[in-house]
Amino acid sequence: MKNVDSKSHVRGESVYLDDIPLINGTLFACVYDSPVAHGVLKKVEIEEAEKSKGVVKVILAKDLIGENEIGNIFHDEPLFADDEVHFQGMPIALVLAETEEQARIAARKTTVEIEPLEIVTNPRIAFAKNDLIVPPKHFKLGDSETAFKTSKYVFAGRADVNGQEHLYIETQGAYCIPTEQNGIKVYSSTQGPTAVQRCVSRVTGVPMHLIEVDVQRLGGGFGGKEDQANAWAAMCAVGTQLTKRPVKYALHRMEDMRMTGKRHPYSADYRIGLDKDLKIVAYEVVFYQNAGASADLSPPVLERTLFHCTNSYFIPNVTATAYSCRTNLPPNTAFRGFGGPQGMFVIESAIAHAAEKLRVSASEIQQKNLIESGDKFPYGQKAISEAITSWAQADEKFDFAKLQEETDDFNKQNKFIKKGVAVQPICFGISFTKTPMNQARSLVHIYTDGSVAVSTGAVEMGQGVNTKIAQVAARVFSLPIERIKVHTTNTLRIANTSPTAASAAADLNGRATLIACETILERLRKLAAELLKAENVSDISFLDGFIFNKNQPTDLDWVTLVNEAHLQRVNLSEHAHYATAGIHFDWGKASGHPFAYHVYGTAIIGVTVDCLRGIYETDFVKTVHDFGSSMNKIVDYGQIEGGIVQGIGWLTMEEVVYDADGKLRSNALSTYKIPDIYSVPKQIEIVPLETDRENPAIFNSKAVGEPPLMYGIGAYFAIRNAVRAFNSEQSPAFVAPFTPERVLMNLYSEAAREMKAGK
Ligand code: MTE
Ligand code: LUZ
Ligand code: MOS
Repeated sequence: MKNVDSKSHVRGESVYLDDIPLINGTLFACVYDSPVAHGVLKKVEIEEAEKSKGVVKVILAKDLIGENEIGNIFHDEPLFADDEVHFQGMPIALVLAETEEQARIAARKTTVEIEPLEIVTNPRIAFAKNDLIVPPKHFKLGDSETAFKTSKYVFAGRADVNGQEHLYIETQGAYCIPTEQNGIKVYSSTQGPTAVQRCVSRVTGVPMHLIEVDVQRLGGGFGGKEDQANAWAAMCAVGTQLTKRPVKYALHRMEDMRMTGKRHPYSADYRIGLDKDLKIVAYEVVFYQNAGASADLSPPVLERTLFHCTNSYFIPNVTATAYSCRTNLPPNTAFRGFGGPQGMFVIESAIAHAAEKLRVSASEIQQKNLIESGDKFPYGQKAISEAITSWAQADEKFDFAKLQEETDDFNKQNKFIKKGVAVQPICFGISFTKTPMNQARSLVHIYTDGSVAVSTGAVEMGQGVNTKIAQVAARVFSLPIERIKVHTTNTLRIANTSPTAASAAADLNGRATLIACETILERLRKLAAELLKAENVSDISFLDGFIFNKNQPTDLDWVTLVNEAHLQRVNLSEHAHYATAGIHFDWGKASGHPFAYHVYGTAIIGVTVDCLRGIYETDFVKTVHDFGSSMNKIVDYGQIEGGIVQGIGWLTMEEVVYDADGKLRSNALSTYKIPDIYSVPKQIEIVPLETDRENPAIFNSKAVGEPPLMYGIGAYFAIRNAVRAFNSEQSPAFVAPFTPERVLMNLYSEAAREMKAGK
């Protein structure tokens, strides 16, 4: 089963925001954003911009009819700066002009007077000033303090992991069109149509039922459009409200990189205690999250860092604390993994630290501590674990010892080229950690020619969710996939949607679709039984467009039955609701059962480091991955390959750089390097975990969107092992990304000493 979009993608016929045919009279928007990261906004001078050719209007905070507020979880984020600016790139004014170019030229003619305030970019400094977005969050299992006292080995250290630019190929944008009664139709490149609808409603003061948000598909979101598509839609909507004209804004790449938040950088302190058998008996960790200037999604991201702070290990005594620290950077936001990967990097660093000191391989400690079914995660949920099975199957298929031996042999024979391997188990919880978000709806229509239209709350962003939803309908009705069309995500057809996020879109919307289709099918089954004079309704079945009675073919076909249903006034439409059962979480006790299930897997990653240049290549990533049983292997393998490459990029070559003034230095593709075709692993081998276990996913096919990104963490440790194979004196600090520059400095002791001394 291919992706339903493959053909139109290849032919260039797929419609993205910028492809929507323009309506006559459309205006183009461009933001003027703050050149200063923190200060009092004394004056905004827009006269020159207003006089600029083609300009129709320049909008400031004071012009808004509704609220100047776009914060979703907390109301702490103005759409346009009014009294203060909090980061470089914070929108101040919006220029509307007859052409895109005129809008951009005019925006540059805006000037501001800003009285500078102190700029903080480091989360530990923000913490020292007690500038937190929310009160700290804690997880506690057992009693780590006592456990440390009796631990045979205790190691403490620090780990720092940087942010990541989403770099969706389609930049952020929106297109608003005025409709009757002061309503607005909004086309948005968003993962969260309802979030956009709510936000537009708030800034315009127009109630939600007059605002229609429509999403065809995104050219990638990766979490960057879960919350941060709102601002651009809100701006265009305000423009439409004030001018009564359609308004469009498709951001340029550099505008997008400068004005939007990224994956959260974290700094962390850890302490790990082991017994004589290398069992981890105690773990303490403190996370400092760099939230940026306002809350955005930082609080739930912080929570997921805690949820995943022990990865796929069972540790009986855990104390974990997390601080969300306010800095003068663009508000950081959701990014594939949603804080989980950052938590996992720290425990893997702690294990690597212990392994190095104890002169054992990290994989020995990893393997001895894998979580078993029945063990509790630090948040109280009991594991149904595939950690040990995926490890054992990966070891059997790929032979870890042999791969290590080959690496050691190579390293003995080569002086300036060194190889390294690392094993990377993963464990990721599936469900929004905010329980109420785990619901979805699906609207299914069968037309009288027998074709089927499906609408859900899921947004297609390249991950193949529309293909999976079409498969659900095709399977229930036993029709070819061409008979099913999954339509745009539209707030008039499907209301109150959760964003397409948390890897849960196919599960939630797929199961709602399953319920809708089965409900209609039951009606058709009843009618068919009547028409065929069948003994029992349950004798009727559907296969390839024909109706069967007691498994015998009949003359009745799908189209005839559907037409007969219509004539007999049987409802051929259904709007179904699905909510994940059995999940709950109580932050008062920091305990519960937040996840429907977990996704596991074990990868082994091999790299080669050129020790003269510091550059490296990933030789292989081999994984046994827990799909449950995949309903679409092509789509799922694509998600795994993409996730692995994106994860390796985050931990190795992608370096987000803000200077002390809060200015983004890595503000274009010339200075921000993402993996290209030459830097992807030479070999990616994906083997499905063999398991008979049932799970609550749609058709037993577990969520796949985010978990594989975390295999990329192994690339960091494989490089670190290669560096140490070259120079065993070296103990590189746990700082990611491991860029070629950083690798080079760590290969040579003197350079490393100078780097540590800050020279
Ligand atoms: N794959 C592609 N091609 N493009 C994307 O933007 N986003 C990822 C993942 N895979 C993304 C992707 C993220 S962050 C999530 S949460 C899931 O897809 C969301 O989709 P799903 O719930 O259907 O898995
Ligand atoms: N978004 C969200 C997410 O709002 N809640 C989550 O738990 C989550 N998890 C992963 C990715 N996005
Ligand atoms: Mo993904 S970070 O849940 O959009």
